[in-house]
Amino acid sequence: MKIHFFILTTMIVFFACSKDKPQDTALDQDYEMINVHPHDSSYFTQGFEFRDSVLVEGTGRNGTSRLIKYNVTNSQVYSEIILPDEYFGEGTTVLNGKVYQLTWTSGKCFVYDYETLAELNTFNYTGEGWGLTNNGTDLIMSNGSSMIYFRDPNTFEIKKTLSVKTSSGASVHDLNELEFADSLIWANIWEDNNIISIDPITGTVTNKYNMSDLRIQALDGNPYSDVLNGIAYKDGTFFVTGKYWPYIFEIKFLRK
Ligand SMILES: [Ca+2]
Repeated sequence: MKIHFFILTTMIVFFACSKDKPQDTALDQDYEMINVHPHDSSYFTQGFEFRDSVLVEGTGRNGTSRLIKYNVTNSQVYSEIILPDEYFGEGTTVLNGKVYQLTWTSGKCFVYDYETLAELNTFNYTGEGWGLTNNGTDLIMSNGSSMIYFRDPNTFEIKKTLSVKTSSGASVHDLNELEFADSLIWANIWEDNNIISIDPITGTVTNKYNMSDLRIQALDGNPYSDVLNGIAYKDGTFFVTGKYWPYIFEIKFLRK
C-alpha cells in the first residue's frame, strides 16, 4: 500500500507540475556567470530592482518587511524603512522618482519618494500582490495567478491584462517577482527554479532558464535559503537572488 500511495502521490505531483509549469524544453537556454555578490540572508526577497547603481529591495513576512536601498558590491545600506508588523511586503519598483511597494494580502500599494523614502500615497487594490516592475510608463504587476496587470502609476487603474501561456497554450501560474528588460518581461515562478521571459504584447513565454545550480549554491551557503525570487537588470547583466539567499548572482542570459 505504501508503494501504491507513493506512485499515486508522484503522479499527482507530476500532473500538478506539468499543468502549471512551462515544460517545453525547446525554450531552455543557458546563462553565463559573471560575478557573485553578498546578499543579506535575513532578507525575504520580494522586490528586487536597480535604480542607477543603487539596489532597491523589498522584503516580506509580517514583522520583517522592509524597503532597503543598498550597494550591491558590499551590502552597505544607504537607507531603509521598516513596515508595520501588520503588513507583508511584496513586489517593489521605482518609476518617476517614486517607489511602489505591494503587500501580499492587505490590498495596499505604498508609494514613497525615492530619495527620502517618505510615504507619499497609498493605493488600494483587489486580490493579492506578488511581483512588481515597470516599463517606463506602466506599473506591471503579478498576483500569483497566470495573469499580469499593467496599471497606471498615477491612479493604479488597470490599463491592460496579459494572460501568460507557453507556445502550446498552457497557462503559467504562480508568476512571482518581475523585471522588465530588453523589451521583455522576466519572471520568477513560485517554487520553481526556472526564470522565464515573456513577450509583453502576446503573453507568450519566449525562453526559460534553469537556475537550479544557483539554488544549490545558495543552500550550501545558508541551509535556510528559500525559493528563487528576485531579478534585477543593470547595464546588460541580470542580478538574481532568492528568499534568505546569502548570494546575489550576476549573470548574462544567453540565447541560442
Ligand atoms: Ca525585479
